[in-house]
Amino acid sequence: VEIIGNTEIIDPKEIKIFEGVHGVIRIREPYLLASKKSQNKTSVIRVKDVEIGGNAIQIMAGPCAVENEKQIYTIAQNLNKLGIKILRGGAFKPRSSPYFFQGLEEKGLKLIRAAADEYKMTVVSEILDTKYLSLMEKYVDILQIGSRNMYNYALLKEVGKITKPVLLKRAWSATIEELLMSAEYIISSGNKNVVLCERGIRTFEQSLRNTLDLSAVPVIKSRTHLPVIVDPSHATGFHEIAVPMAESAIVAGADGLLIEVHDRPARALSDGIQSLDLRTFKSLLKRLHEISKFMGRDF
Ligand SMILES: [Mn+2]
Repeated sequence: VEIIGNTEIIDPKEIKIFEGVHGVIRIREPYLLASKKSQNKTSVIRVKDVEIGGNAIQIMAGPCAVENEKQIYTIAQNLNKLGIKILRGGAFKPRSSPYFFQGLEEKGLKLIRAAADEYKMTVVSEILDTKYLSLMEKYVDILQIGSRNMYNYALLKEVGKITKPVLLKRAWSATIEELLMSAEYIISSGNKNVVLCERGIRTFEQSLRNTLDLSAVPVIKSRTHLPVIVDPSHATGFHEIAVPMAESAIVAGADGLLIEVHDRPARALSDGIQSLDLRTFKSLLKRLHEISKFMGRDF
């Protein structure tokens, strides 16, 4: 028996349960709107003067967390000098321990917005909960869904109702199909502006914070038209390892990077050990410039 049409709405288990059914095979991917079949060319997500998914590699850089006015202004100023257009920084920090720094919340959003405006930059920051949606919309240009929230379907539906771009990070336990289904939640709710982010998955390997699944980049690209970026900072947990993985990500075909940079990593209130200092970041950018050229990408 072959069923054609809008089969996404059918749960295979509902057919499998019937007596005499040996198996149910889905021919088409369950993610219809995110699928390459709905659109072959990579979607270009536009926000202010920035394009993600075009020929140019986009680097989103900044501290793990907004800590104070001086810190975020210093970092924004230096990144702007290096040609970075997208400033990252968390105001709500979902840390593994409730005793760790939890972020400046609205004050942090105000600070990163002001620093970004000063240097004409675009802001990406994480939305933790549906209750913060209007607050985030007020201050942030790109809303980030963190690894912990990739399965938070209520939140995915809510960010699907707005028009601002959403940066959707892969959960550390998620398959590629699960990531694409989460993207489908956002797109089917009305927001087509989704950027996917590979940020490492949890494996048996213990040397690093996570295992960067770099092969996910070409796999995702073969299945979806959505732009894909890589976060080498959270994937590795160490700035020395984040550097070669950032370079490798561009070779793997990523459309950009989300990378943690701090003016004084040793004093960072969160993720200092994986944050690049400004000098290291500058030399990485030089190499990324060469690598991008080699890959036929603008930088
Ligand atoms: Mn971080």
